[in-house]
Amino acid sequence: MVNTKIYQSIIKAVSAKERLLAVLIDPDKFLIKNTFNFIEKVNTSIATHIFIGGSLVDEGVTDSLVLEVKKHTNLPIILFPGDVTQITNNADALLFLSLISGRQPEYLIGKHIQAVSKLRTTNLEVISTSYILIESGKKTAVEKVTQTKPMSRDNIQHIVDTAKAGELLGMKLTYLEAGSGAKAPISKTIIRCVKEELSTPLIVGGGIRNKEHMKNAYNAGADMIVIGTAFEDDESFFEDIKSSLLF
Ligand code: 1GP
Repeated sequence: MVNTKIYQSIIKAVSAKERLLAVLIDPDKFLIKNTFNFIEKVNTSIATHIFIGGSLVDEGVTDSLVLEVKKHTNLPIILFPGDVTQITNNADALLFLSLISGRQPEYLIGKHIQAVSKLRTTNLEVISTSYILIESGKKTAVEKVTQTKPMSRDNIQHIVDTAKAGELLGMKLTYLEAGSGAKAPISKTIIRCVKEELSTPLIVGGGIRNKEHMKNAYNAGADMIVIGTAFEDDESFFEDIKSSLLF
């Protein structure tokens, strides 16, 4: 039977108007020896999910990190892979990302075909996700690695139509991405316009660094936000956001 447990729990949370927060851990930037301390902070924060993945990660590193994180948390661990080598059976689910903002066949369908032989031997819950990269003022790792251009933030109708096309193709989630460390997060207008068109959950990430950014994203319609850099830079941010669900 196909496992849809995590996706169903996201749907349920969205129906209950809960605000979801994924903490992104990039194995390339994270020291495995810090796992216990970091995850303790995640566990006592408002985070609801842990994403693990990055644009450039050496083979095997993701698997070791997932195993270590799993020892210390009951939160769902979802792979957010930049490459097929980051897929590990030890996580709970996989965002099966198709970069539909770009026109690079490898990231639209090529890597996915390569992943299948690995996925056949795992119990991972596979969640198809439209991944939409939007310009954020600086060249991001996603842009460099995938050799695709982000979408213009000024052409909102094109972004909305792209997200809708992904949903019509059967994607279960939409992820609006400004890129890790983006100068500015995705704008409220873009989030609101995309959300109005979708009936599936909306994830927003990239450049979210403070409570104001979080509030803007949630109030504009993001069902889940993803934060990596702000926690990497300052772990006291976990404490700081404890009242964020009250926005
Ligand atoms: C990147 O959206 C995520 O893929 C998180 O971005 O590191 O800027 O929080 P930040």
